[in-house]
Amino acid sequence: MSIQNELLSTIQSLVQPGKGILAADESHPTIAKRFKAVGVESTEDKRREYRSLIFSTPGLGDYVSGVILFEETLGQNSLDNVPMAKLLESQGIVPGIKVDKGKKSLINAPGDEITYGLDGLDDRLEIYKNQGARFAKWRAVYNISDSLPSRQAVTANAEMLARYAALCQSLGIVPIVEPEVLIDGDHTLERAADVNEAVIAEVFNALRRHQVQLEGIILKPSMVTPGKACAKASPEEVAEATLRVFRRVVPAAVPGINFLSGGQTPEEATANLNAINSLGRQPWNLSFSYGRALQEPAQKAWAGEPGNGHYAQNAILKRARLNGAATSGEYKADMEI
Ligand code: 5MM
Repeated sequence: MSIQNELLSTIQSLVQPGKGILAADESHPTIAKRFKAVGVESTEDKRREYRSLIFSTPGLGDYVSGVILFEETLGQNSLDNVPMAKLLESQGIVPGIKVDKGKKSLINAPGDEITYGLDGLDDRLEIYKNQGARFAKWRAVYNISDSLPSRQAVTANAEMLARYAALCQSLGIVPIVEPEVLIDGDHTLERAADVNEAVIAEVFNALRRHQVQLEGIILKPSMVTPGKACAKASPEEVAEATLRVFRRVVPAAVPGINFLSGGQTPEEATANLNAINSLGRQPWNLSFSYGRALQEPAQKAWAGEPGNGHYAQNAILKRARLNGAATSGEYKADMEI
């Protein structure tokens, strides 16, 4: 298959009505934090047990089109001794891989961060592709304050995202482009809208500069919400602010926008996605690529006990199903019961 056809066929598999992406790509420190919250020590065996359990949930493929994996997981076998990528494929789910190497302070820009991982990425992508990954993910992180993010952080992170995306596409791997504007802080909805607009506009400038084919990417942004320490906005306010920003800066050629949940509760993330999809037809498919908002209830139900596997699978299937309904504005709060 040509590289071009490979990209389009992966996009077709990922961007499907009623389905979204599960972000199960937590790095070691992050999964350790999630496990600690439910009283589980993060060991290689426990991570394998948990992820194997989640990926083998019967019916998960009805609502989840792709799963983003961490490098360790892509190299692991399930509890039934099947490579994790094969397990996902058997569920009709496309395996993907987080390829960035995390963030560090941006030099000469106090408070800003920059994502690492371009060195040697071409070689790593070849290996991941041989292990079954058909798409990748790179996350840039932007802190908000009155003065952050700086212009330097906005342009530097956009350049990294674009170079990563161009490299992925040259190898037939669909890049998920993730500019996360953090929810931390006391900023208003209006300030979040301004920052998201500036950040995403610069990402598309850089993608254009690097000749990234927009039909062959998925955008994974934050929703536009006020900061965690500010009064909450209603789902309708979030939806209106989010779509106003996206209509201004995201070209219609982009096939899918899959939001991150970024610290919203599972119910908030579903209600906000539902409100976004209740505002009529948009140029892009609007769906989810949630980590915490899909997995938190499952992790609580599991709590590290193999005997709780069934409860954990029910919990993740419920969130996947409700978010699936939210992709067409058909979610209602009474479906939570
Ligand atoms: C923002 O985080 C991404 C989406 O997850 P949420 O829906 O929970 O916000 C997620 O894919 C994230 O990039 C991975 O979990 C990796 O994070 P770390 O911090 O471990 O690199």
